[in-house]
Amino acid sequence: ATFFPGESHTFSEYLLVPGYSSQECVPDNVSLKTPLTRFRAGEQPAISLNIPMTSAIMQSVSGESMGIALATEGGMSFIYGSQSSEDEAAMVKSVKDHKAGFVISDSTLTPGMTLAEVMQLKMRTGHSTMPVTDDGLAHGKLLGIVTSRDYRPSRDDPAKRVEEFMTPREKLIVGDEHITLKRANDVIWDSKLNALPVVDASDYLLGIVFRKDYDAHKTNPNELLDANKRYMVGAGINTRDYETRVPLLLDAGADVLCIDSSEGYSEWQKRTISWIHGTYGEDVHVGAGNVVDAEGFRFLADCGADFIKVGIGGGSICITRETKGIGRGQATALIDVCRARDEYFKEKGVYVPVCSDGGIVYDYHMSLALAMGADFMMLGRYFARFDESPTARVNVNGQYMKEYWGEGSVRARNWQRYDLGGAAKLSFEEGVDSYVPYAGSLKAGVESTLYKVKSTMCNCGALTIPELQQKARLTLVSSTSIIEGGAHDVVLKDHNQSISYR
Ligand code: MZP
Repeated sequence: ATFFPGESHTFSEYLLVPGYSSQECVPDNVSLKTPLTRFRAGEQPAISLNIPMTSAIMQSVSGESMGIALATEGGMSFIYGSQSSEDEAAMVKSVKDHKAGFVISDSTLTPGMTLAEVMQLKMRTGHSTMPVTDDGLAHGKLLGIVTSRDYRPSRDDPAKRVEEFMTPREKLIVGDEHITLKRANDVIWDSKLNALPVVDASDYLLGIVFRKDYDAHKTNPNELLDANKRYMVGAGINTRDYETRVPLLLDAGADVLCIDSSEGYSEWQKRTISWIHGTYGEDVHVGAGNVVDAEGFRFLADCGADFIKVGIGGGSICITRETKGIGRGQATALIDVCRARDEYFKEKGVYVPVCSDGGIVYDYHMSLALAMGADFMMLGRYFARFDESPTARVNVNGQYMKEYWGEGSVRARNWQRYDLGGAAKLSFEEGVDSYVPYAGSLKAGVESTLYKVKSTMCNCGALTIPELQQKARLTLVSSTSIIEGGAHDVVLKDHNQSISYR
């Protein structure tokens, strides 16, 4: 037998030691853009994410609503594959067909009004609205206000926000940090149309604002909505029925595929990737996994995987380590694989993004995962808590919960995920059926999480994920220090506090 040196550790056993933060290190300046698919040195990845989050390939996590909500925030869902190919393809199609764009027409708004005038007069400026001005800056004249889909009138006191709007900024960001209005001169202003498209974090059109001299007869604004980019969505596949499943998923518009398996260092994955690339070429992207060491990474990278997922046994609903005795502490596995990814890049000039899959419990675990080298994360429990997960919200002993079950549970019966070429059935359970505390809307949850991640990055002096990976300084902590990290030696007034910040 080979014995790996040292113990394997998980996220909670690490902390980041702050580095120097310059005055530019503020959360608003942080970019979370990250590659999703492999690329050669000097080239750009075919697909990137604007936030490093993907939702798990699970029945209890990734359906249509999750796909749309997460893409709106700049991440990506992987629709679960433990359903018929037709049903999965229909879900993919419904995310791709979703249209949120609209054309503003509010006759009470007069171009030329100042924002303050408008605010006082009528418009409520909650977190989902965006005033658009003629110079692209907050002190310009108001052209109109774009509201996003979840806008609810009278949510905020508009008067409070007037001052904020009056401050000139490089970017006009109103409430929603992901809605970024590019400056008027930044190409986006089409002088022929005199119309200003406003896009969200996935470059998805939220609306179009017209200049006062816009001539509706010249161009049909709705045409701009067909030209609009569609939401990106991924789809889970298995190593059994890919020859029939993949064509349907691609027809439905899936942007990227991912082999969903508890253990990815296998000939089955090699065959699946070869078939996909052999049939469709390298332009059809497929992720693979899961692996937990450098050897597994190198095998899948050589097979042509577009990204590689890391993690065995660390998922919140996973009992693989208990039932089969396989796995590795998630942090150690990730560090090992990311080192292998960097060596592979140096040696072959090919960068294969790494996804840390499972075991993220606290928001700070995401900062740690990125600092340890992950390009993005895959999260199950985290997303299962939100309105947009496909499961029921139930009241358990007075507290709202969402149902969340593993793909290896009897409830999901995703035997293909654990298949080793034997009988086509789930022979024993590797996952549990559970509840997770309900956490409201995805948008609010993701915003709050990412604000924390950005703040941590600033503490490390990093404005991008690659910079964090280069500058991060990590330390293992003793079990006594872990106790010191939480509230200790005080009597908490609110007993719910211990779960409310998760
Ligand atoms: P978590 O975010 O809930 O901690 O973990 C989600 C991950 O657990 C999934 O992305 C998948 O890799 C893994 N998973 C899903 N089902 C099971 C199971 O039933 C499982 N054992 O381990």
